[in-house]
Amino acid sequence: MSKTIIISNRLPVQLQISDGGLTATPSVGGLATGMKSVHSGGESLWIGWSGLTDEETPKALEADIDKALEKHGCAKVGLTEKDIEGFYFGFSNRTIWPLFHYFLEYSEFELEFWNIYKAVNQKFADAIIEKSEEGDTIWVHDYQLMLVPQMVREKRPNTSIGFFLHIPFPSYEIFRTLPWREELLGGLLGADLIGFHTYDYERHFLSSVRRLLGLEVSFNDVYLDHRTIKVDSFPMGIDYKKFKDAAVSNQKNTNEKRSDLQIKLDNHKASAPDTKLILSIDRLDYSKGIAKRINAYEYFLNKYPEYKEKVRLIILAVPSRSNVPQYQLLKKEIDELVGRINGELSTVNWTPIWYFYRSLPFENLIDLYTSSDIAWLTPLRDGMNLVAKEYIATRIDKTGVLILSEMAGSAYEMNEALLINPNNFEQQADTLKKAITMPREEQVARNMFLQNRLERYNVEVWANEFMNALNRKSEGENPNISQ
Ligand code: GDG
Repeated sequence: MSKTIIISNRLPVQLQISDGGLTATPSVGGLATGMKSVHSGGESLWIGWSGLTDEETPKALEADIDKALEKHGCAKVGLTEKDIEGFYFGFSNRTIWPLFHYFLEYSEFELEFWNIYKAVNQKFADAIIEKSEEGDTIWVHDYQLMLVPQMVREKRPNTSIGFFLHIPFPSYEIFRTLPWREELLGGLLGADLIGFHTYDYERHFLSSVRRLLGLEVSFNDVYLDHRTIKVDSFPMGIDYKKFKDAAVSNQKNTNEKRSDLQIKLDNHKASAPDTKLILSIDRLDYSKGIAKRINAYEYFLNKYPEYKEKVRLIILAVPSRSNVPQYQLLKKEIDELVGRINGELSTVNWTPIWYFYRSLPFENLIDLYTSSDIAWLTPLRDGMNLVAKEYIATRIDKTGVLILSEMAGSAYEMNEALLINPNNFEQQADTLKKAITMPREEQVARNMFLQNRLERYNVEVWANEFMNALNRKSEGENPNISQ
């Protein structure tokens, strides 16, 4: 029987080795949830890295690990420490990530990184070839694995292969600076269907294909060696019900069940009912515009001093890629900014910024979403930004204002949010004022539209639409995907 094979850098399972033995727990990220409908019932296999390098994997446990992963429908690709350094922290996150987010000056063009990236992509492709059969459908995810489609195609010319990019695809002018640009495009074009979050990323990709490879492109089809490759946009949704239900049960929580964070937030509200809570949640990443947001907040407090002691900015910055020097510098910059602003502006009754540098449990995330009057998300570039969607999904009484950067893919679907340019402090100060003073009826009217759209186009629909388009493509029909 033919099966679906999903490939991503990390498996949707967390392995833990302790004195008590081996545990494998499913992770609850957006991708894992979205793929649930695709990855079910023994007809699919998920291939990826387990999170443990070869050096960290005890030889004696090798078979147990494989068995534990198998139970979750997973198989691992073994990677060494050197692989992870060159492929993940190197080419993926010091070359591709900055370049595709328009941080050209951060992008490092190191031949050593590129060679390891190629070798590791080959390891993933070999694992797929070993574990798949002709007739299986293969779905490859994200920028760490852009060469995999062509590597698989070479050995399996008739296999149906899909690829989805979770980050932006940059404009041709940026992309063409990459020394290995033709090879990356060639890698992607091994797929039958290439998906992006937005129409703009799709157009950028097609423009690079036309101009760098000189291939014929008609509408959203690329013609290569008697094959047609379909390129389309599939904006990723969230597990709407999960966030909504979590917000409902959060509201029902009796006093004993409230988390410490929720108690603190409730006390804050009770002691200062006029104070608005403004929330931002991101991985600590330069693409998310956290430092600029803090500067814009200071600008707002200077422009509208009447809001001092009437607002509080909560920043949840989740540690990320801390081995990469740019991320260490950014952490230092944010620590200093928060320290300076809190030092300069705090009063005995008020701290302008609450800053958390950690990952919080899901329940606490819901505490923050449901308790905040405003979500303020200002990425300088973001493939989609799911936090914006999650905030709206948790607003069960439909109040709350979302201020969202135009540079996030999600802005294209969230027109009822207050859209801003993260580089424009004047506009953001005025937008914050507008959000603080927005009448309840207007909040409800805006969120009603947003919620309806998020509920309809949830993450399961996203995964199914991609798979259906891939299946239609391999059956030789015109996918004719409606957005
Ligand atoms: C990449 C692209 C694209 C955050 N803090 C905590 C926590 N989170 C969860 C959020 C959300 C996820 O992490 C972050 O997703 P984003 O989409 O906002 O951003 P990236 O991590 O950069 O994701 C992005 C995405 O891929 C999907 O294609 O949208 O553009 O960059 O789900 O809820 N979860 C928990 N604790 C935290 O402290 N439990």
